[in-house]
Amino acid sequence: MQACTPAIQGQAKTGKPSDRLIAHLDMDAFFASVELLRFPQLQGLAVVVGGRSKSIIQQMQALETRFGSHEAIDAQSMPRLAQYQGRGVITTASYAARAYGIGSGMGLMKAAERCPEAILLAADFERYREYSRRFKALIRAQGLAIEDRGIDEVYIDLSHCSHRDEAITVARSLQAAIFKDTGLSCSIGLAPNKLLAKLASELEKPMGLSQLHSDSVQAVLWPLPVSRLHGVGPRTAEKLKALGLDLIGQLAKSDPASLQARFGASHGRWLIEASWGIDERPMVLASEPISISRETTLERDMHPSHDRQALSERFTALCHQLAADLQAKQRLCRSVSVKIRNDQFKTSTRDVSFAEPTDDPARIRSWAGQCLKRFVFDRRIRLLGVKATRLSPRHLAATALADALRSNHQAATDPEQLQPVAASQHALWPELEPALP
Ligand code: TTP
Ligand code: MG
Ligand code: MG
Repeated sequence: MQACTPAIQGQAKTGKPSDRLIAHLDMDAFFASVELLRFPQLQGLAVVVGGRSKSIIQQMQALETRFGSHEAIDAQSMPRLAQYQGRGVITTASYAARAYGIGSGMGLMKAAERCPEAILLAADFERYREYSRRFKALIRAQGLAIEDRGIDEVYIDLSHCSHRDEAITVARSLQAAIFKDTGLSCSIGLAPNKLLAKLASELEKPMGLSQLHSDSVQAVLWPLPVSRLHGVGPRTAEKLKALGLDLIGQLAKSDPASLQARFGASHGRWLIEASWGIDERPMVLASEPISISRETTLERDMHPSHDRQALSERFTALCHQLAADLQAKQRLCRSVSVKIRNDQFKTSTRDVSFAEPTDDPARIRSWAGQCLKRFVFDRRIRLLGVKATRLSPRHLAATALADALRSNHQAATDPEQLQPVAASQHALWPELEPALP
């Protein structure tokens, strides 16, 4: 495979930002595509990947036993969206399913109204992580500097390529190498900065290779809705819409002072710059996870008292999964937070910090239990989440502990010292807390 040799390994090319050449590589319909490798009989069909639904997993296991292997399962016998009852959401959909207007984040039951025949598979996150590691390792093996942006995407610094044609050759050979090794396709965008590269990678999916030049911003970017700017989420898009700014071009022409008054100085400035395709963010090459979290939307809203046992079991399972994630990523945490969303969609969080870094499931459960005691449980619970922060690589554990002790870390190092809210407010579910090991 051809790859131009980076001039400065691990460093963006120095000089003016406009000298840069950044690629954004994003896998096509990632989770669904990994599933299609496992179930080739579903090629070309509408397939959606949900969460970890037990009933779907059990149905698939029964089918595998009946047909002898997963490849042999008759597509007609597989679970369909129409049969699904519950509140799960789509993680992703195959391109055939997207033709029905189905996509990431949509409720499975809502998606069933659009395409009841779509095949519904349970997510297999471990498998997706494995493919994620594989495609990133292939890029790194070419000596290319990458910024890891999540499970299916990376930025690649190609500033060392002497001209665009050379970068295009590298991009095409990366696509070919990834496809050859994994059987998966990806799309690549090439541009002078990360913002434009990300947008370019979305222009011709799947298996696309698109370029965006600074001078094509007006022609390509301006007719698009503001939500296509990476960093403009649904809330910002709503606010912009309320100001009559639906398209990126309208944003570009809007009054900077009133935007800054509405969104704050730096966000307002960023919005204007983004609409003109300006983005000077550097490549972040060694990306350390800031947090690792797990959360689940309960299949029904649960009562903190009547469903105490079930809630405690779900909570413990989440904590144990979080500990397993930490162990898999070779990370220890020194802070745990708990998130609870009630049946009115009000979300609250509580956190606790401690001196001794851990990835131990019982300890994480215990610390998370301390957070629980500080919630007011006055409504049914819709969503539960636990998050580990203040992470350190496992091999640095001794140093992290020493640092924490040396800096006379004053956070709540002993859960007994935490002040829970008044007993009457937490007298329900948290009473099941186990003692700290
Ligand atoms: P994306 O790259 O956003 O989407 P995608 O790869 O499925 O499709 P595309 O071809 O448009 O890039 O996300 C990567 C994976 O992350 C996706 O396969 C599933 C997961 N995901 C979720 O679990 N929830 C979400 O809301 C989104 C957007 C993605
Ligand atoms: Mg993708
Ligand atoms: Mg992606």
